[in-house]
Amino acid sequence: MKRRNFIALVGTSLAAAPVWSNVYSTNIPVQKAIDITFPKLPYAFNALEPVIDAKTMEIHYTKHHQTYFNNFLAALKDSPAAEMDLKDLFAGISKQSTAIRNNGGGYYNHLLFWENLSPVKNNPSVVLKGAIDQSFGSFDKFKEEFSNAAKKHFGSGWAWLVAGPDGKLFVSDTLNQDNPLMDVVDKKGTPLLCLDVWEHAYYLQYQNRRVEYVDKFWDIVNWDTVSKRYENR
Ligand code: MN3
Repeated sequence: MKRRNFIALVGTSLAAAPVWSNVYSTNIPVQKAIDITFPKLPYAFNALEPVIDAKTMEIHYTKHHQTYFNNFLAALKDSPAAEMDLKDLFAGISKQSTAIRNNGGGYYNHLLFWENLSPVKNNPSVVLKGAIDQSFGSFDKFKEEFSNAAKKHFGSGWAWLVAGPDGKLFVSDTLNQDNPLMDVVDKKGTPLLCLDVWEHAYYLQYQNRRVEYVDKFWDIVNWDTVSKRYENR
């Protein structure tokens, strides 16, 4: 999509939408779990074509993501977890029910995912680029490692670029709807970039060709968001 079309789109149909991304793009969420809202997509269903087709986006957002949101709220009902902020909830997720873990992760991971995709090409900031070079040797080496994690992950899950507590970046993959903020994963840190490798994320368009989906993903990464997540972590 050309930049002016994107701006026209944002300027019309989405102008009235709340700015839902700020909390999530720049910080680990500190709002109470029970206060979460279902976010608007920051672009139209067809905005990411040809990399992700409109039908996949529509089903993924209105069915899958919405269901995680609904089920997360249902699981929080009558639970003390409802009063916890998401950051603490994820940090102690091993003490929570499977429903809270799966649906809380499903709610939050998709939120991060929509935000780190964009129809408008942009580039990593100088600061993020420097951190990637330092942590992986080069940008190409990072891309290769992330792509391999996404392609080789067995079953449903996610691939991640994460900032560790020491500031060093690393790549990981998680099962189901787990994420790097959760105490149940081996490699913990602040999520900067994620890729959904559940079949529902690509099967309509790519069928079994996950490799192709992963390779094309790089054309729609929103590096502005990823850079902000790194710089404001
Ligand atoms: Mn998904």
